Amino acid sequence: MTPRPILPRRTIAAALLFGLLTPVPAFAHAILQESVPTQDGTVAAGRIGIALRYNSRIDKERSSLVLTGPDRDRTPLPIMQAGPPDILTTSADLKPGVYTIRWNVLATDGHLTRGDVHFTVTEQ
Ligand SMILES: [Cu+2]
Repeated sequence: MTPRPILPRRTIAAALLFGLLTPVPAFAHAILQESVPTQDGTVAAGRIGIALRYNSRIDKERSSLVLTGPDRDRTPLPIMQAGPPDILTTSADLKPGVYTIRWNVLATDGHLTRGDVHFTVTEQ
């Protein structure tokens, strides 16, 4: 006797189709929407405000921003706790060169995502 599937095939197909048609959950893992400086953008040397906006709320306590500069050292940037829950803000005093911000972000759905923002700092 062949074992019977727990669910008939048609039910599984319907469930899969329903899954595809279900709207995106309100709590999604974090995807970067925009940044200052912009990706591959240019800013003038000096005190630079940095902001990363995501598609969802971020756990700021458990997220990190690390800056790599022209001399290759990695500097953790303090994330400001104030402000909207979907935007990470910080600032840094930067000399001319090429920089990368590596972001590691925990969204409210419990998923970690990460990415890089590259930008160039020019003379004033
Ligand atoms: Cu997720």
